[in-house]
Amino acid sequence: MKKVITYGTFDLLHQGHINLLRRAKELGDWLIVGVTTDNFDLERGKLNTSDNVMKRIDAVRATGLADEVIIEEYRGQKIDDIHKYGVDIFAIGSDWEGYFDYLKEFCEVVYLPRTEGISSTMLREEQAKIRIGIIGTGGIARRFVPESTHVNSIAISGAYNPDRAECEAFCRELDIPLCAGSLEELYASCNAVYVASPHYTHYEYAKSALNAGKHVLCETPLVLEKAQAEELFALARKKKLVLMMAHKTAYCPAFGHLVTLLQSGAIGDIVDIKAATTTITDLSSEKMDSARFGGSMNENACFPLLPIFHLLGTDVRDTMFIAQMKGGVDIYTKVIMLFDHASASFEVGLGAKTEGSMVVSGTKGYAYVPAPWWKTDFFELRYEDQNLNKKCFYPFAGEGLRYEIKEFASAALAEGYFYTKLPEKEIIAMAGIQEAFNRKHNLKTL
Ligand code: C2G
Repeated sequence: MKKVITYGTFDLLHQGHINLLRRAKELGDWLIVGVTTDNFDLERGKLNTSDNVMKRIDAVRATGLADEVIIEEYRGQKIDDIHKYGVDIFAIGSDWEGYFDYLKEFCEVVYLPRTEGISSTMLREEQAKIRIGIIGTGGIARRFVPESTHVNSIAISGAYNPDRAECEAFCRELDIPLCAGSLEELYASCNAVYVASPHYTHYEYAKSALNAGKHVLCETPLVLEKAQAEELFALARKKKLVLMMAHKTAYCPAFGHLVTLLQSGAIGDIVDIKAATTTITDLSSEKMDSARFGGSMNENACFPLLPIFHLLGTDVRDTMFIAQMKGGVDIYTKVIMLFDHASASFEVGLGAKTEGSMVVSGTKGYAYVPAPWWKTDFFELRYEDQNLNKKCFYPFAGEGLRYEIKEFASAALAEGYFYTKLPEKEIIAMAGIQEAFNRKHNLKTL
């Protein structure tokens, strides 16, 4: 019996896929189809897939052309499969011409003609889209636009900045169709808004966008007062809109895996968390402007607070701040937090630097995430018996913003139940800690 194997994502299964499967089947007597897992696609940089692996497998099965369906989950698996299943022919579309010649050592390799005029990309283009209007045209928005091109259900509709000249330069540079002269003009072009303006303006812009019926993705910190955060979430709920805080760490693959591993007891009960996020910044920058809520706590605290609230909950018994001040803002702050059964401490700095790693300590071992832990692709679980230590690697593509953008798009498209990895409760608690600092609660200054 001649065995043929082929692989693919088979997203939004179409005639091109069916032709390919038929041609592959005609090459032999038994066709094995390998369907990529969502994680493997994520790893090989395919973030655009619309259907999940179960749906894609069902679609391949429904063609009736596959005698056997397997899943493809790692690079190099094709060689293993050829041996494991006794494969005679490896077949793949001609868009891969030459790429799989290394398999000729193990079986016959056939490149089949690709069907022109149809592709998953074309079908995805026709699907519903979230049209995002950007408010604020600074550094983070500049990184957001190219990252958004990796998410298929997103289109940037326009940008707004009260400084018209700056906005025009931004739109020209990034090829954005509309340089809006007013918020109303921006809102007319979009169904979602990305707030990337300085953080003292977040509350007003987010509120205005929600009132205009737009989903909102807002940069960190969402706001710096607990009551304002509660008000915005209540408004979003009332209007049935998505309100998310853009926080690249919360949505990146390595951090997500670390959290679920620790939540499932990989290091026992968590007793302490230590983390630091320091980024030396020009002292004359807006981030250091005391009149505009600048300073290290306002700028960076949402990073260390993320693992702390994720892993220890939001019921903080007490918090103490020790801040080094300069020109009315904290250039470096150390924070100690007390929970019922654990402690946490973190450092944030814009005018001083320290080691940017994170350690989560538990009753059976600890997790170590090297600097900069907030944009990591790697962490290690360490135990008394070093033989049990485990190193874990995950992708962190580009600037890492594409993960939060994808989650935002999925939530906005869900039109109903959606899950976000950074829940409302934690965002409100973050604003509460920043508010306590700004109100000088338990604050010692140097
Ligand atoms: N295909 C085709 N004609 C099209 C579109 C796709 O013949 N118009 C073929 C591709 O050449 C491939 C198969 O259909 O052989 C599946 O395509 P994708 O779903 O795009 O999967 P791909 O990313 O090509 O995965 O390990 C995975 C493989 O390397 C291929």
